[in-house]
Amino acid sequence: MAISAEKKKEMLWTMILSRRFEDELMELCKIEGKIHGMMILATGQEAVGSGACAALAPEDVIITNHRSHNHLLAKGADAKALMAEIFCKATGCNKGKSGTLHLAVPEVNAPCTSTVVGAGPPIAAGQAFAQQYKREKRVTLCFFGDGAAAEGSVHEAMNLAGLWRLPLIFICENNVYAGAQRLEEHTPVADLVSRAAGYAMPGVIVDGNDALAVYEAVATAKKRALAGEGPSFIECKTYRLRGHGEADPQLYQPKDEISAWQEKCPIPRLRDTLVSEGVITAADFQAMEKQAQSMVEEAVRFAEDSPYPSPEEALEDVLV
Ligand SMILES: Cc1ncc(C[n+]2csc(CCOP(=O)(O)OP(=O)(O)O)c2C)c(N)n1
Repeated sequence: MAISAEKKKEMLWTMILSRRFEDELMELCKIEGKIHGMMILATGQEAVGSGACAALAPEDVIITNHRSHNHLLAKGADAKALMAEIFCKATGCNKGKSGTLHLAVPEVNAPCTSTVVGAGPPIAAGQAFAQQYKREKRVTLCFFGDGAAAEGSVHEAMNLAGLWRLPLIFICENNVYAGAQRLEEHTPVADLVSRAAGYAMPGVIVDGNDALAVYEAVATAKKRALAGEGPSFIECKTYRLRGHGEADPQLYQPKDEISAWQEKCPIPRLRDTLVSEGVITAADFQAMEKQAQSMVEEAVRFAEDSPYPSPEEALEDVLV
């Protein structure tokens, strides 16, 4: 599949921005009182969200989970509004009510982050059903983890999607761990893609640290969905370089395993490919890093200078 230079640059850019954004959060959450709640990062997994979202159109919908920052930035979420929301400020994309774990960015068709493990796929099936029912020419893509893949709700969503041939792309982000459990401690199969056959959908395994491979798999799945041929399952093999959350000391992750995966970091990998193809120069890459740095600095300034929502707003925009 020929991928345009623009798309390749877009994937590299959203990976660089996500990494810089999350590296900043990694430092900010160490400062007491700065950021409320857990901090869950996708460091090392950026090729999944960036590759997948580059293959989608603005009108396509994504449903994401607790590890959502890269998915949302790759779908086009505004870094300032996202950062302000993570700070729980009134200028955040959810007016300070979601914080980092329940981010929703409807303007980019990312209407819901579900932190309930396995709750995203049924919501995505509902979105895809609506798209099919209204004969819309768009698809839904759902990100979920290897741990979520063991939840009954995910199987029910896959069953209905297969039965009704919904325009739905299931992306299982297999980062080896679910909390402190390795895949083999909670799941009897090594390749989660084997589940696809049970629900009459094609399944592929993709190197989840290769943004171009993720892009190709999603583009193929989207074409199939738009042709009315139904859902697809993509298992992206990747690795969680940080702990489950930032309070997790990662004692159960072997150090040599972490360093081996650091070597496979998706950002230098795509950078080197694009430089060798002549799509970018080393100087272009440095300029992208600099731009990401200043965007993140601006986002943090904006978040810090913004007010918290007032107590009177507590019941606005929520279901009670
Ligand atoms: C229904 C439910 N059970 C347990 C939890 C606690 N929990 C939050 S994230 C997580 C691990 C999920 O692992 P996985 O789906 O592989 O995603 P990853 O964290 O690796 O990205 C768990 C058990 C939860 N939020 N919801």
